[in-house]
Amino acid sequence: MLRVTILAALAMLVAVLGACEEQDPEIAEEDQVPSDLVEDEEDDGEPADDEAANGDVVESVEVVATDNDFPEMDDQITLPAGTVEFALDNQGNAIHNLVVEDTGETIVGDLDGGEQETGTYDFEDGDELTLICDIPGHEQTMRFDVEIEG
Ligand SMILES: [Cu+2]
Repeated sequence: MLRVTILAALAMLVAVLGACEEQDPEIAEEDQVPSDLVEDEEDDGEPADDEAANGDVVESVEVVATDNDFPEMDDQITLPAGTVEFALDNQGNAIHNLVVEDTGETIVGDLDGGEQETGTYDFEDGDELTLICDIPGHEQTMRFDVEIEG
C-alpha cells in the first residue's frame, strides 16, 4: 500500500515537471516581442546638431556697392574666424561682385544694378585677405582688407 502511494506520487511529480518544461519555450518567445518595439523608439534622432556644425554664421556684413566704390567699407575690417555672411547690395548701375583677390574665390557673383545677394566665406584665425569687385577696372577703387582674429 505504501509502495503504491510512493509510485503514484513520483508519477505525479514527473507529470508536473514535464508540464513545466513545455511552458518554458512559450515564455521565451513572449519575451522577444517587446524588444522589437524598443528598437523602433530609438529612431527619433534630431539632425539639428549636424546643421549647426557646418554653416553656423558667426557674423554678417552688409557691403554696399556703387559705381565704382564700396562707400561704407573701411580700408581694413576685422572679423572673427568662422563662416561670415556678406550681403552685397548693388546700388549702382554697373555690374559688381565680391571676390577674394588672394584666392580668386567668388563670395557673391555678378549682380546687375539694383540687385542684392548674400554669400558666405569660411575664414581661419590669422587670415589676412583682400576682397574686391573683380570686374575689369573696378578693383582699384572697390577693395578692402579683412583681418581675422579669433
Ligand atoms: Cu564693380
